[in-house]
Amino acid sequence: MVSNRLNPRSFVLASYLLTFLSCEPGGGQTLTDNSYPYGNPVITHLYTADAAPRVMPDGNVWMVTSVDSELGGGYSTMHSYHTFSSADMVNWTDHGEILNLSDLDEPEGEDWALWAPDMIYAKGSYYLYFPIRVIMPDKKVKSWIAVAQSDSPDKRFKVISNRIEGTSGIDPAIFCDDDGRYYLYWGSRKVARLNEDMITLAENPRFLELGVNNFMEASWMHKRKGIYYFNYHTRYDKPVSPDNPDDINREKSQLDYCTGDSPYGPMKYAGVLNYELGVNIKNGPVYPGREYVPWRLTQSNHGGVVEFHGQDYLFYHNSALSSWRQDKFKEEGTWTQRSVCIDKIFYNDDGTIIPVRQTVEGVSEVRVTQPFEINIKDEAGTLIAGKYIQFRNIDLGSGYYYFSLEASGVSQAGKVEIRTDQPDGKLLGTVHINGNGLVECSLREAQGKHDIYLVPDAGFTVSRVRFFAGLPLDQKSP
Ligand code: FUB
Repeated sequence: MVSNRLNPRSFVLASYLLTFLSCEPGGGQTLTDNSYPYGNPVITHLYTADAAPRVMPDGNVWMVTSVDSELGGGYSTMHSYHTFSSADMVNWTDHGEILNLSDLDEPEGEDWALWAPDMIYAKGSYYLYFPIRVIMPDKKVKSWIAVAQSDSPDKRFKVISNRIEGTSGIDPAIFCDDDGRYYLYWGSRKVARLNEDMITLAENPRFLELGVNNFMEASWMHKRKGIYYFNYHTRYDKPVSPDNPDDINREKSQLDYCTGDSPYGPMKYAGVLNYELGVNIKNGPVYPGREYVPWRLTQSNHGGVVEFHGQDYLFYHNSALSSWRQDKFKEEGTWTQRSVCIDKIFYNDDGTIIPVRQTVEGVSEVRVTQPFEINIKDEAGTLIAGKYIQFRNIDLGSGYYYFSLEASGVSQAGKVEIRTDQPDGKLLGTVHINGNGLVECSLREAQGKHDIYLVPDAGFTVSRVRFFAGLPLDQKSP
């Protein structure tokens, strides 16, 4: 698109650099100073951005984040990823660096940075999808999506694909549908299904039709009650003015969302998920002489959505911590280091989202009191294509996130659907069976008391059929 507008990123970066060069170091606080008085952001010993939250098989919420350098340098000095986990959404453990630029083969003369990642669990392994943003010697900018793998989300990841063929662009996000298929979203609202190997595209990328023309970056797809929700960072112009932060002529830096009934769209524009950062926050430290918080004037917005025991949460980032550390705000439109925040998402009865109320308090602790796993069948039994097995009155409590079974006597690949209340009832997830052994799938909205139906499309012998990740492992009674 030809535009005479300022490129928002160049503007923000330029003003950041000016600010960085002209200001004295922070106003007395340090990152190890634990007196930061608010619940948001949730990580205060490191600058974190671009959080991608997922419930993992241990029952905890995990997030992988980009890291903003404490020394500044903006988007160019983002060189690593960290993972964090929490059993309750409030207390977070830093599992350290899982990948660094030094783990990659950066050619001489090129300037690489690591931007917004995603991390998922699939088929017994952890996959990190990440964009490499490169400034070439001729100053041209390129980017693409790479993949790293690990057997644990707290261990070093190893690069298994330097580039997913067919990708260029940033901000990869994975969506697993109830049929067990994985989709990659990235760049300028591209989408393609992933192959079984999780590192190649199964089809030519398509553009997700949004019904609106304000997409900039930061794709994220989630699904609730059969509706697909795609959220993204809007294209914006002009920095927020300290004198007129709500200028109606300015295209806003917010997260908007669209809804549809397929992972490929077409979607329809549905509204705002997250207003510009700091909007409506009245009880944080204010911008000197004004009524709003300093980070109201920063502009990078990036969202990730996760459901945890019946509540949806938005993970996003703001500059509350770096603003607080610097004691006073330096310039309007300044890009300061970002930090991950969490607030709740609420829906109207028709499925539309009420824009998130950003808070400095953050969310309250989640308490879960149910077993980590439910075994619904230990001994071997036969599933027959065209028939189903029913398990009566299974209590899935406030949520189970994974399902597994041991398959044997497999002569033909196939799948087993996990449904509730009727053989063609609500689909919670699908395991794909390609041979003998343990198979798993993730579940969506596996909550409450239900009759459970296993519906196969081929014949299998199955044992050790269970739901798990109902309670974080570290809260499990001995
Ligand atoms: O953090 C680097 C870039 O800024 C991300 O890739 C974008 O989504 C924005 O958050």
